[in-house]
Amino acid sequence: MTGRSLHTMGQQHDRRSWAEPWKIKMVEPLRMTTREQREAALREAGHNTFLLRSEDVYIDLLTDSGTSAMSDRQWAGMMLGDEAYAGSRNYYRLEAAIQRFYGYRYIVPTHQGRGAEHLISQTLIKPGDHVPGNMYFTTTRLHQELAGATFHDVIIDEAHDPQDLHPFKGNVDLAKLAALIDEVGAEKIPYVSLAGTVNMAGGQPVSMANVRAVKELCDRHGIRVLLDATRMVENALFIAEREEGYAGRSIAEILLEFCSYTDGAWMSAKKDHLVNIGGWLAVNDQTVFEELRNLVVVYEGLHTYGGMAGRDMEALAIGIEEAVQDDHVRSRVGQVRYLGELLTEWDIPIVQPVGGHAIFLDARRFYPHLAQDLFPAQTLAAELYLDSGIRSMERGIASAGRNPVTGDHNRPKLELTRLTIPRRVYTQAHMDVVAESVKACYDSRESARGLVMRYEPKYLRFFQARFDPL
Ligand code: P61
Repeated sequence: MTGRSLHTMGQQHDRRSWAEPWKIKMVEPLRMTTREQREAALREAGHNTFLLRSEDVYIDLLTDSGTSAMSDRQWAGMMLGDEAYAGSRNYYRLEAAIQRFYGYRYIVPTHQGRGAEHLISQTLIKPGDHVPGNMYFTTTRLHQELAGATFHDVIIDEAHDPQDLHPFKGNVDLAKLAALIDEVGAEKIPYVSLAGTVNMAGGQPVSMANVRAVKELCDRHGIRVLLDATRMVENALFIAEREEGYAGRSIAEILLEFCSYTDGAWMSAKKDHLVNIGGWLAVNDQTVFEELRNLVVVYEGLHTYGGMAGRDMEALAIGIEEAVQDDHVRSRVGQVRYLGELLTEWDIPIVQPVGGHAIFLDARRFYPHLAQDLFPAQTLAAELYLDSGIRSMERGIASAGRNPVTGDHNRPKLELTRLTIPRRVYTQAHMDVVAESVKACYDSRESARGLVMRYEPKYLRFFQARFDPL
């Protein structure tokens, strides 16, 4: 005995520890690499973490998309796949789960979120239209633009400030929305594109009061409200914790009420729904549904599978039910917060308040000596990988792409590097390793020099762009 008293992590944070509501039944080994191996891999990948081979990654925080661990029930469900071309039993289980937990009437399955975004954009948008949304998302905006719309960011100003502590930084600014309606006319706005939580803002939630107000305003003008429900379960937890009148309400109740203020939704099921692939669209309007159901057979597959196998739909139907369990959501967001608490205590600049699915490092404050055109967030992702083999994702100027009219870089206020936590995959010890690696990069921040982009693809450039170090 050393005589030193050890503290659990919870005690160090002045609380009782929480733990995951599951235990591990199957494991996948991780491979640690040397710094020399990582230097070679990063060079080969053009300093873009999307181009690394996963076997060269130690802890993979690129995304929480399709990276969840499925439960034993979901794996058992995979054996119940009904792989009929038409009318698979698993499709009807999926339809029932979406109707029960999200409350929408008509369902269209898709292979993943962007398949759904494509269908809804092509169905509702006419060239020359305008789509307001609470901050852009890369694929969402691209599909809206490809359909002929101009996207308008109507999120509250606080969302663009990483240090602002507003509890609902995902909220729509109603004055901005009303001004746009006045300016372009309601008939030019096919829908409001509302995301809960807001990915690019740092996983920030929308309040119930805000969605209700957006719906009221839109109803007065005959404009639909459509929800990107990808991480809406996490949004529901923030409402339970922060909004008056919702303490003690279940995630499932809050989710259902929130969706009731919208006319439909699209979903990347690869996030909240704990599956490796899948997506869906849902609407209440029968005419819109019939158009979507017709278009899905052109691009995705028959309207009872939409690009998914029967077994995928079964795992998804089970995942929907698991996703709304209160203890699951609390531990999922709790793990993200744990990492955030460590970094906050060490004065490392991150987006505050900590959001639902990831920690976003504030690359502007991390590297104040790097101009935005030198890709500070991309640089930080590269440095983190070199330090420890941890993979993160740029969410700054590279992700924002170019203005379709002027061709110049979009220069977002937020220049962030995302450490995204997959659901049910990593332990608290992994989070400690991540925090220490971020700290090591922070301590050597002055030596970072930035990057130049030497290859830039036309669409969603950040996925495949290549960079050279300066
Ligand atoms: C992600 F770097 N997200 O966050 P799909 N809506 C929302 C998403 O977060 C989302 C989709 C729609 C990903 C994967 C990804 O710029 C990127 O199933 C709120 O991926 O097609 C996906 O759903 C699209 C990573 C997507 C990116 C685009 O990691």
